[in-house]
Amino acid sequence: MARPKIALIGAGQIGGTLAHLAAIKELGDVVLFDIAEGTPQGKALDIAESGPSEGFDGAFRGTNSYEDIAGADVCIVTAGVPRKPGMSRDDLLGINLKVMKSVGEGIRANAPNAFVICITNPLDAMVWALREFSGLPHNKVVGMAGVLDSARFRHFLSLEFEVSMRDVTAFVLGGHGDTMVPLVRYSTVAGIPLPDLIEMGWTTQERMDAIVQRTRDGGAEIVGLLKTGSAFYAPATSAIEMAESYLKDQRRLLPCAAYVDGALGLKGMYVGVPTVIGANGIERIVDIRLTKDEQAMFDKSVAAVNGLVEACKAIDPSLA
Ligand code: A3D
Repeated sequence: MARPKIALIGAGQIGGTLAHLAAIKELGDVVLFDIAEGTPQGKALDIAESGPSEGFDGAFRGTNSYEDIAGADVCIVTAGVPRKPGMSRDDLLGINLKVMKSVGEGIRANAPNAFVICITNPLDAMVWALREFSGLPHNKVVGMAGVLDSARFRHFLSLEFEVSMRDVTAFVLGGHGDTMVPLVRYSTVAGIPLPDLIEMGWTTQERMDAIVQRTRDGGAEIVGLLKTGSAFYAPATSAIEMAESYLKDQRRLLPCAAYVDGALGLKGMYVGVPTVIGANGIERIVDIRLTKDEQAMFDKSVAAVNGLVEACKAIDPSLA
């Protein structure tokens, strides 16, 4: 059987890391696409040359032509610009919306059967726009944010409890922005819910609130440290987790920005929810129950995402 074909649209910090991870995990042949001449070609060759030492097989190609993504099984989109210190993700909307238009058209023409994972910010609005521009089925276009936000939450919790990150499960829902909703009640250490751990004296409510806030600010913390761009190792790892679930039909239950029409009381919008990813893309959206307080936080996040979608429609009337 031929190896799966993975197209990475955008060969910047995240794109290059995605290519390296896909190579090491032998997920398939990789095509790196970018408008910058030489960058995708250079990164593809560099990664291919790590093969003899790492011991992987696969073809790696860099390109500036959309025709080379033809027939891709998975497309991961990072094309656009990242934020700099002092910028919010929403400040990227105007410039990245134009990028989504060209990427959506490139995917529509060359890889209409792909499972598409969008990473470009502001995430929930960009994945919505990318779906509109590409015309692909909603279950095949999804945004990466919840896996990363949950991974950050899990990391901070493992530091607090001094336990392995592997034994911490956590859920972050809603839009990928300042209003994201880390769900303490649905997060556990080896199955023990966080509220029980607070009662057991493992931590305090104040420390838990601080961890929740650090999770919300997780992206900005790294932007502040790096100064020249945003996080890329953990975002790439998170998207690869989603791609692997699709390619291997793992049916992982992962929080993703998916198209929700009915579940959680929502009508036809992209926002972070628990999903099952398998061979058909988004196989299922988990219609979890929220408390009044959680629902209020989620509603606020949904309103923020809707505001960004309206802003996209105002910029590009073809989306209205
Ligand atoms: P960067 O290293 O700048 O790479 C972006 C690449 O996109 C560059 O190589 C550009 O040349 C390329 N590009 C620009 N316009 C086009 C175009 N029209 N077609 C094809 N390629 C183009 O950024 P990065 O890799 O660090 O980040 C990429 C995106 O991911 C940004 O929008 C970030 O804000 C976003 N991001 C999202 C998350 C989430 O959790 C959702 C996390 C981190 C970064």
